[in-house]
Amino acid sequence: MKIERLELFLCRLPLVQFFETSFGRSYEREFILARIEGEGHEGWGEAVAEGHPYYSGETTETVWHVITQFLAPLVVGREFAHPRDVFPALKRVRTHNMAKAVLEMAAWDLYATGQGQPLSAVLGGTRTRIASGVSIGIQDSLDQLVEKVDRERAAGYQRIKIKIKPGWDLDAVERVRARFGNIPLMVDANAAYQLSDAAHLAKLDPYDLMMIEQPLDYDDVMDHVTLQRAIGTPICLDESIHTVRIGRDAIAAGACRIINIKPGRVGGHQQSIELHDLCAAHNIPVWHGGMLESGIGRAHNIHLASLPNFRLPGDIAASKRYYVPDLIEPAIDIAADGTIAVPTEPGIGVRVMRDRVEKATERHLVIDADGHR
Ligand code: OSB
Ligand code: MG
Repeated sequence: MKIERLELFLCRLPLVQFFETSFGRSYEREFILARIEGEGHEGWGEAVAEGHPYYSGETTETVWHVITQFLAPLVVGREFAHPRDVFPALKRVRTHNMAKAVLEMAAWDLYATGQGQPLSAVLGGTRTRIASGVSIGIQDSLDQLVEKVDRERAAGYQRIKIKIKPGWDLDAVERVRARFGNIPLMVDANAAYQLSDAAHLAKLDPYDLMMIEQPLDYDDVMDHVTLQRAIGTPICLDESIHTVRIGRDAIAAGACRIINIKPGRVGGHQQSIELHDLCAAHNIPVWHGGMLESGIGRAHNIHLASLPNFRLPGDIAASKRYYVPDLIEPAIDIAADGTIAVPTEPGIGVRVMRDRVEKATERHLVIDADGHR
C-alpha cells in the first residue's frame, strides 16, 4: 500500500446540543480530517483533538503542526505492507497520539478499501451490530437532566452515562435512580476529583453504578489503585490510558476494572487492538469511548467496536445527536433495540460528502510525495 498524497482539513461544525463536562461547555466542535490517496483509492481519518487542551494536551493546532512538520514526511510517498506498520513508523515522534492516529486510521480505511473489505473485517471484528449508549453532559438543572435521560431512553440507548463534577454528582445520580430505577447507569468525572474525595465518592456505592470513569487526574495510575480499594464502584480509566503499556501497568496495579478505548487517544486502530487483546487476556471488559466525532470518526469507531472484548455499550450514538447534516451518507442511526449496524461496504463503509467537508473547512493543505504543498 503506497501513500501518495495527504490532504488535511481543519473543520468546524456547530453541535446540535451543547456538551458540558467537568472542564467546560462546548457549543461547536473544531476537528481535523485527513484524506490519503494511494493506488487509486482514498482513506479518511478524523483526529479527536479539540480546539482546547482540556481533555488532552493535544489540540487541533498541535495536530496540524506535528503532522505537517514531522509525521507527513514519514508516511507520504512511503510504502506500507500493512496499516499495522504505520504507528511503529512514527515512533521517533514522542506522544501526539491523536496526530498519529488520524494518519494511521486513514491508512486502515485505504487498506480495507483496497482489499474490498469492510474495515471491521480487517480489524478482526466479530459483530454485525454494536451496543450503543449515550453520554449526557452536565445540565443547567436536575429537571433538565431527567428530561434528557428520558429522551435518550425512549430512543433506545442501552445505557446512560452522566457527566459528574464536585457539586453535580450525588444529587444527579440520586435523581436519575429515583426516576428510572435500575437502568444501566454510569458516571464520568473527567478527572475532576482528588484522592482526598475518596469518602465522598464512596457515597456513590449504594447506587450500583456500572462504573465511575476517570475520577482522578489524567496522568495518574497509582492514586486510582488506592481509590479503587476504598470504593465499591468499579473504576474505568479513560484519560490515564495514553498507551498500551500504561494500560498494562494500570491493570497489573489494580487501578481499574474496566477500560475505555478511544483509538485517537492511544495512537490508532493497531494500538487499540493491542489494548483490547491485553484487556481480554486479563478479563477486563472494554467499551468504546466517544469524542463528539463527525460521521467519519464515528464510522471508524463502529468498526473497531465490533471486536469481541467490546463487551459493554459504547459512547457511539446516532449522528443526529451531534451534527445535522453529518459529513457522511447515510447518517449513522440506532435501531429500536439500541444497536448500530456495522457498515458492510469496503473501508469505513460510508460515503464522505466532499461538499459538506469543504463547507465546514477553515484551512486546507495538500502534501504530495515530493513534499510539495
Ligand atoms: O470523557 O468520554 C469523555 C467528549 C469529549 C471529551 C471527553 C469525553 C467526551 C464524551 C462524549 O463523553 C461522548 C460522545 O461522543 O458522545
Ligand atoms: Mg471519559
